[in-house]
Amino acid sequence: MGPAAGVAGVTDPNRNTLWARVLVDELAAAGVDAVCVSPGSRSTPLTVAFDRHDDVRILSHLDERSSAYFALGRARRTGTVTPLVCTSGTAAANYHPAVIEASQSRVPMLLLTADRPPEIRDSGANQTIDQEKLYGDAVRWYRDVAEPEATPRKLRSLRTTGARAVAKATGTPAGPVHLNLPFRKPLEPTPVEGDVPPDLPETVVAGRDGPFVDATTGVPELADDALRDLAASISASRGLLVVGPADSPGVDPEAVAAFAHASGFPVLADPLSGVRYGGVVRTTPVIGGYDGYLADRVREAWPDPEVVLRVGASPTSKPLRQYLAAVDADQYVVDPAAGWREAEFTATDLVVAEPSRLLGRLSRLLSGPGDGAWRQRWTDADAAHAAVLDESDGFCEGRVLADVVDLAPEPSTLFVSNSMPVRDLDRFGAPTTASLAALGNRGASGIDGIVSTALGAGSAATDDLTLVTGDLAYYHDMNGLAALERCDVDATIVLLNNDGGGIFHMLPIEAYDPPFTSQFVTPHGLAFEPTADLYDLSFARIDGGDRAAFRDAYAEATAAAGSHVVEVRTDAEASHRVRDRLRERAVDRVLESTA
Ligand SMILES: Cc1ncc(C[n+]2csc(CCOP(=O)(O)OP(=O)(O)O)c2C)c(N)n1
Ligand SMILES: [Mg+2]
Repeated sequence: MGPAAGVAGVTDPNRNTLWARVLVDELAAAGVDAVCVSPGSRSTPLTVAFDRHDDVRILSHLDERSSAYFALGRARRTGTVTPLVCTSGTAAANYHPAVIEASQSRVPMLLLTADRPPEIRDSGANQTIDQEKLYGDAVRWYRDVAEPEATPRKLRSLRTTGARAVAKATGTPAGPVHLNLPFRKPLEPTPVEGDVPPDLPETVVAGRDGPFVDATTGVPELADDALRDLAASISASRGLLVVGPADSPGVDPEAVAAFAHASGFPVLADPLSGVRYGGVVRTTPVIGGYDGYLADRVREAWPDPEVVLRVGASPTSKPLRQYLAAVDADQYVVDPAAGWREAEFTATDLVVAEPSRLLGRLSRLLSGPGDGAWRQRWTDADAAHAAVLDESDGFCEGRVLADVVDLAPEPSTLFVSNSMPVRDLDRFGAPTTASLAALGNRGASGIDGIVSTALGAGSAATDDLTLVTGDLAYYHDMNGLAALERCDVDATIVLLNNDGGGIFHMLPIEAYDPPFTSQFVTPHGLAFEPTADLYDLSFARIDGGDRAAFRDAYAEATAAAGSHVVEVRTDAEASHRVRDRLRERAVDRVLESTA
């Protein structure tokens, strides 16, 4: 059907159609170019409006939980928001896990949940639940949107709400926004006599030229004198810049490089920081092996840093977090939202400023490149760690991550699941100049929604996509695989199958068996090959010990069209023994080489 009421005499058939069209029109004007929609009746006006909008791509998902993670993945990759549409009832509750992840990792999200009219809530009416503030404090903003009505003021309010929702979701900190939208029948675009007056003002019906409300968002910055004070306080011969997992879309690598040069601080880069991989590594001392060698013995042998500047979320690496908690240093947590992501509570200062701007401005004020020997110590330690990994041919799951970093086509998005794959990327995925966008769900570290988040990230970019996932994480979100076909995404999925949760071998509960194996590792014995038939994937199974075979299979998969699973069968316990042995050797070697 045609475009808009108020435009060349075309009218919307009823108030719901008008209402939803106006909201979608405003979201598109605010930059929304895709939406994730799941089927249901109450959301009909929204679904029809999105479907009819020429500039918004509809990504159809059968499962709302997967849908929300998919939208999260898109926003994580791009920094822009992909709204979600679902019907009333438990459909909306299925968004909740992804809402939590988006909140905790500061990823834009916009939830449009359709609802029953207010008078039938709490009345036993079908598919009606309490959707008000359904996601609690996990959202940046909640509105129970007014019931549709074709009046100028209400329509202005709706357009304003749409613009504010996008601004809030992408603001500082970015995160989820929930608009709950009640509709009463008819939900379809059936004509209702007199429902939409013919004389509504053009600006509310068709919108202005561009957004109805143009939202311009600034970023928190320090005043000049506070910046000068900070530059003076952090001028030290031994400093560190710690870059944790990125707030979407991440810190600017050029600002990191400029700061590193001006300060002389080595950059300890989390694998999810956005600076572990890429051109910045060519020009900047990016350190990435620390998870494999930081230990009490090393800390005691080395001088402490005097100053630590921390940006992004808390680092993935436990050895690094423990090191930072134990050193005697002035530690500055930089957080644009005045948050606090340092759970040892040893940091001394909170700097409320946008990190890229701050690092760039500080780099123009800092005078000296500090202590060259300090920088060299970290570079040597990383080299010693790399040499230990190279010399040993013991297999562990981490080798697979190293091979993927080595062989992934450029550019690639590399998504890693919780919990061992991201830890292994941290320890074994050394910094390289390769163009890799490494992503993971570390806000709440769930093993749900991994497949969907990865495919969402892949759908939002034109580069290749590799997902490295554990078997339980794969199982948890097998439904998410439907997006390969439905949303036209290609992926290479490396499935590290150690038949259960290998991570649990790292915990003291291992000594208590039962219930360790049955209730923690939870071996399932599932054969995942049938997922290949179900979702039209190629499937190869490799024995983890055969590294050459994995490298060949992975290279072949990424070179071929379509989607692929390369399953690597591994032994979690044996992998942990090799990891431990390599770490012991690396600590020894680092102590020798930095004595
Ligand atoms: C939704 C959810 N449930 C449970 C957990 C606890 N948990 C963390 S890691 C893990 C096991 C993951 O197993 P797998 O994906 O096979 O990876 P592996 O540990 O074997 O590398 C579990 C159950 C979680 N993080 N999220
Ligand atoms: Mg496993």
